[in-house]
Amino acid sequence: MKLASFFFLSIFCTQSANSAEPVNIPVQNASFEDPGIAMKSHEEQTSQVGPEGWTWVNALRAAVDNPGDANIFDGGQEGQLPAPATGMQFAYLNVPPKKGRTADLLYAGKSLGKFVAGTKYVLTVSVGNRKGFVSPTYWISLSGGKDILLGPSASGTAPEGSFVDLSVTYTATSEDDNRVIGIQLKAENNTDKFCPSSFDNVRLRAIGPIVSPKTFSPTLEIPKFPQLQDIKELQDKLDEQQK
Ligand SMILES: [Ca+2]
Repeated sequence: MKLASFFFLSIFCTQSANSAEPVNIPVQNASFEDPGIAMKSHEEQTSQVGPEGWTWVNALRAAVDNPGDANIFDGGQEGQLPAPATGMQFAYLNVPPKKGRTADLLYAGKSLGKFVAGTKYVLTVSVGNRKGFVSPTYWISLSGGKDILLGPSASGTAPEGSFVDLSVTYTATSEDDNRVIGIQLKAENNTDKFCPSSFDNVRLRAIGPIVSPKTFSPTLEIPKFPQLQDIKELQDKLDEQQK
């Protein structure tokens, strides 16, 4: 290292600032309102490309559904789903009719950005249970790319005819730094019968620290200008360290 670069590094440093304010990370098609379809109809998926922006695996069928409020869920105004679901449509997967079988709805695109080590991520999803059925058990998790589950999963069921929120928190580690953020939503059949699962209103928030670019620190002491003898001794020390 040359002397000039030594002094440059002496007056610049990296600062980290803890941000307590959550930052919303937009999730593509988070309420499954795209494409909009007629009430009391559903838009079935014929491949593993699920509701726009999403993919699904292991399900018998995946679809976006616009049920109207009176058909399969209680509450909500005309044409609107009951809270905590939002809008008129939700995504569903039909889990194979055998106890223990699962189906997944995945988001692993690049629009969520990448993990930053030390940042806390909070994933919240509304999951539902149609009237006349037994709720599947749901798990929601963050993923760091295909098949890399990160941290814990939140799990639960929904009362018949309603939606509830599930929420899970994960703090990114140094190993996660720069991994693409993904989401995995899973439903498990609790019976040997037909089992629809319902997802809506996906939310993702990030809570600091936020790492700022290298900036000047006014509290850092700038060394006095060295004498020629001091410079020679310093250069010798630096050269010795690099051997
Ligand atoms: Ca919706």
